[in-house]
Amino acid sequence: MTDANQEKYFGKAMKRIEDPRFITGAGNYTDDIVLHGMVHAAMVRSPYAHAKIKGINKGSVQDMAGVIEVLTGEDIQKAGIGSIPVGWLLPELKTPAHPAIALDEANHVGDIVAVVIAETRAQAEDAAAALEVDYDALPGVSAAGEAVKEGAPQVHPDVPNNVAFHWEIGDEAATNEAFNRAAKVVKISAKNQRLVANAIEPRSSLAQFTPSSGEYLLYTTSQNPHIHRLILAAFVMNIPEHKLRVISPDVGGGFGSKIFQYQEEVIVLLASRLLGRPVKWTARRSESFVSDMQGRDHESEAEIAVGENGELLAYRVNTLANLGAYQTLFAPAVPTYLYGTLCNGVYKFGAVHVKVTGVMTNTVPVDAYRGAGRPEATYLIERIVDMAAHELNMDPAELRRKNFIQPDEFPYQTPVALVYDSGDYEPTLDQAMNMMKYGELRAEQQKMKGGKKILGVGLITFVEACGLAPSALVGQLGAQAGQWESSLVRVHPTGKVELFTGSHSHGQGHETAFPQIAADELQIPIGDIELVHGDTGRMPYGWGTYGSRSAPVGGSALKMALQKITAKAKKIAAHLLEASEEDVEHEGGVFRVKGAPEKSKTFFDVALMAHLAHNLPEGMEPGLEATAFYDPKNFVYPFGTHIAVVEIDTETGHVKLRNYGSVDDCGPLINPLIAEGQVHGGIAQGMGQALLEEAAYDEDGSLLAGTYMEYAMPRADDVPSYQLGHTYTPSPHNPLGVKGIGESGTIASTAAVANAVMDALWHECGIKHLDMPYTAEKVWKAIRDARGGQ
Ligand code: MCN
Repeated sequence: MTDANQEKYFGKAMKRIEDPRFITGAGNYTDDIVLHGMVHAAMVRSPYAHAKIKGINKGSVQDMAGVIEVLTGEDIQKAGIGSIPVGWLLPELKTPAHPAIALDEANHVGDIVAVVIAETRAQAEDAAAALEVDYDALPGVSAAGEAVKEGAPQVHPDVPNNVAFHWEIGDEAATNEAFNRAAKVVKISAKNQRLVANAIEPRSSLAQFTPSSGEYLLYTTSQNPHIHRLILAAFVMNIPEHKLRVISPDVGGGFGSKIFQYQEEVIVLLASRLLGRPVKWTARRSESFVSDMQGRDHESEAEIAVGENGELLAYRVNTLANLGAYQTLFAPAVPTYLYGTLCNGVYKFGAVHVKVTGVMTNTVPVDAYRGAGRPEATYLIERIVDMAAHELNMDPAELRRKNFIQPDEFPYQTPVALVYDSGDYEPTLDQAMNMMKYGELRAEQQKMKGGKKILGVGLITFVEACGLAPSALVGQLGAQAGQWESSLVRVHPTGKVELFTGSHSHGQGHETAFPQIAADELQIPIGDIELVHGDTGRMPYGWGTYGSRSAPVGGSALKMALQKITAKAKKIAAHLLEASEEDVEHEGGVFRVKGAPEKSKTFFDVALMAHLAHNLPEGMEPGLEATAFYDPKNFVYPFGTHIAVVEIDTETGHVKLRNYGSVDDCGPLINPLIAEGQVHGGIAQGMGQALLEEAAYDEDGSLLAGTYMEYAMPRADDVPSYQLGHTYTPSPHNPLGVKGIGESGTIASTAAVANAVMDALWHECGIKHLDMPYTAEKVWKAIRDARGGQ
């Protein structure tokens, strides 16, 4: 049962336990689930960005094969279903109603105007395509900068001038004062373009209502089933929370887009109640483009004040954040608290001031997408610092080094609210520069200057805030949710162990990493431990997975629950060994009396006796089970340096990412293989934004990039083999010392690749800034124009 040579699992690069299931097609996803009597829903989506719905002719499809029901906004209203709420409030925030089915106005292409339920998916989709909807097209607006202009089309009457909020942070007067004494001011006007999340598994929901008990079961693609249950039950369906069980089985990626409560989930719940049959909906890929929450979409003006000797004195930012047509769960938090507070980056600014205006437009709603606010902040600060280096004729690495927050200054209070927990930035810079042979790259760049191919080196040092918590702080800032995490450890009489967590794995490898933590604490083989997650009917309450919180917050809750188990197990062992607790040691998976190694009890002996309860210490409760709730004192602040190397063909404008190196610090690694996998995926996602991806809209709000023919995702041949390095600076305030790593790659790589492209163009022909994505056409034209049209 126990292994005397118990190996150490924390820190071991073991392969993921869950992967054989995924790579052999044995995963169990929502769309795989078939319930008896199940019918299918198909959404009728607005082809207009903005339109009055004058009428819907339900009769136009009632006789079509298999059609059971057509639902409209009126049916939603009649059933007393609430608007989908916003989970984060800002002062004077305007939150227009967000009905599950639009009532009389569609506000973006893809907005749901009706639903057809039929016996098969094909029948539902055929009828949805045939349903007669009478629209009156209205003027629409897609860009935030246009939407705030006088006379712009109004998206919602209750959001005057399309402005949902004004928000600011930092000291404006101190920032102005620092700008007054600057030797140099560097300015940037930059767009951070909109992105589509593109999880590999499209969203899917299946609801079953049981009339006899009044209970609902919802299988859905969720990153946080308890949040889904809370919001859907209490605010939308108006039912007791315990009457809704949400199961999020295997989920094929989320990248933030599966945090939110979507209209389709409400629709299948209601339809199942009305029809008395299970109802399923699964998105087609083209539906994902117009209905999954999108990411980024900022228009920013920023300035940096630099002193005589290259000191970064102050930073000023003014950003328009496009929120799209409705505000969803985290929408107000992403461009404010997740963005503005990170604008300081890794530097010792005297003052920072950030203003953000949240703008509503006739586009798909924008919310969290991998990194959520932090990639936008990192992109802006790291672009402008590179521009400053170019203009000061300084090496970008040296300007950064000169201005880093120093290791002895942690915990570090930034001018924009955050207190960075721990950090040591310079070693990541040194390691990355050595690893990538930075000096040689600069020499090569000089050699290639003026040739057909030119070289660019993009370097960034970043810090990010993740491990979303603590509840008290985020509550003060407007969150309508707690940010702690729970864990339940259940030891069975046989010594086999189930771990229940409120965190949710949808590609992050928790089924391996969490048992690694447990195997070390319990000192039992990892094969005796299984992680259970994603089911509100089985787990204690938890807040799910986003903001790279599972390792630092969920993992810490697990550690605490495990410590309760080992403390009780030791008491039982001491009692069985007739020794005092202080004389018992737990080593190599066995409880032994110090100095009398022949007297021992295994974890199995203890687990069995905890349940048989024949011989327990006086007054001890039977069983071996413990729950812990962990609410950290602060966020955690991973950091690192990334270096991208690009080669640009000046005759075609084609940008090739030639090399990429990263040195990340997220404290100790639970599983280096998983952590590196997270960095790999993250880098690809971030370079995708820099070079390829853009959810482009026309000016009225039609999505121009609505399929993979127009929306370019990175493919294997777009990315080089990465060189990865690490430093290890623990977080001082969680029991594992770990910081998150799930978003770092994306947060860093967009800025690194962008800086590499602009570094090449600056050195070649003095181009200061171009907006992403750096398509061949854009780069070629810029080079041609800079060379005077040659
Ligand atoms: N880990 C580790 N050592 C550390 C930190 C983390 O070994 N010091 C491991 C963890 O045990 C976990 C993984 O790395 O297995 C990621 O942990 P963490 O950084 O805590 O992030 P989360 O598990 O909370 O995942 C969320 C994060 C986010 S916010 C997005 S978006 C994202 C991401 O993870 N979406 C993903 N990575 C993704 N990966 C996949 N495959 N699919 C997604 O949708």
